[in-house]
Amino acid sequence: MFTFKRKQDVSENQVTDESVYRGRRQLLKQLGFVGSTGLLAPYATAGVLDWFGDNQTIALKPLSYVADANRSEPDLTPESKVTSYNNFYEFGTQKDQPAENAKDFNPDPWTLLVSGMVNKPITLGYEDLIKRRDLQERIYRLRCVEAWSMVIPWIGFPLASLLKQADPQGSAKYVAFESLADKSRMPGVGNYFLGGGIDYPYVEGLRMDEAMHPLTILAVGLYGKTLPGQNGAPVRLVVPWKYGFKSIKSIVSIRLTDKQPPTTWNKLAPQEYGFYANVNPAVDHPRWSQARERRILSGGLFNQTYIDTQPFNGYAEQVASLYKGMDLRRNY
Ligand SMILES: Nc1nc2c(c(=O)[nH]1)N[C@H]1C(S)=C(S)[C@@H](COP(=O)(O)O)O[C@H]1N2
Ligand SMILES: [Mo]
Repeated sequence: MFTFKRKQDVSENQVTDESVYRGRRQLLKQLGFVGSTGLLAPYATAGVLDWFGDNQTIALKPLSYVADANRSEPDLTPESKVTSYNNFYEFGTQKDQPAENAKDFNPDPWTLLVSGMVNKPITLGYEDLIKRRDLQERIYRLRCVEAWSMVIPWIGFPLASLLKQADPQGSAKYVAFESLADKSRMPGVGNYFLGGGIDYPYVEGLRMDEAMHPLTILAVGLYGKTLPGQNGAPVRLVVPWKYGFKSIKSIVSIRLTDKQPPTTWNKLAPQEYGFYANVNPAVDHPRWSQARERRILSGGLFNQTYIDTQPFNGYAEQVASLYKGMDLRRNY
């Protein structure tokens, strides 16, 4: 979020239809040329090729889930873009780096601990997460604070169902989340520059009522399969009315607490990123407007459109009441 260097941006005359790229990559693969970026110089950078994210080496598993009956957006962002244009600084700060650097990231085995102000702490393993019987599809808009957005078919379950199982104590007011921070598997964690200067682990937090809201889910998959590493395997938060950075990836700890927990981007730049981070077109980021967003669309590689950003990312009807009486300009 510090820089706007975008490897993917190539000039118009380099734009080729997605299917042509796919075909070309397939052909080159068969010929054994992929990996030799020199050969592909006319089509530019690894960034463009990695857009397609077809270099996954960890097999994704199909999930059983109940399909979303309430989708409000007709246009899903294609899977190839959802899985290759990412923010996951543990794997590098450039949009194409997570797909490349997480391709060998194996999330199995995994341990997720639910602890703190609860009467029944819970430890979940990998199978406990992906074999849950209550998995649902949720088609949500994802609005990054950098002013781009996607529409993503997540598979997951309400965070509330897990928290209730842990039996929260009355004193619990907030939920603190923590990502895995494993230098040996996440190159950005051990490298200040690749990792964007973040002090890992990446941490996030929600107020208890936000965490219990039915729109708030823990996602274990997208497009019907388990999450690829770059999207936060094996389990990540999705809070659709907040800027994307609240939706913390690859979670190892969920802790209930009575104090507002520190959050990674707020610690790094408190004037720019608040604790609440509700999508709000009326409150600009100090360095750019939040009034509009670049929606990444299906179709060709560079198919996108600029649209108005909606208050609470279009979920105001469901969530605005959580913030009644609060000054949203101060609590950005
Ligand atoms: N642990 C961790 N979680 C993270 C991030 C990160 O760098 N590290 N980036 C956030 C940001 S800025 C966004 S926009 C979303 C992007 O999710 P996606 O790549 O699955 O679309 O993940 C969020 N979760
Ligand atoms: Mo973001």
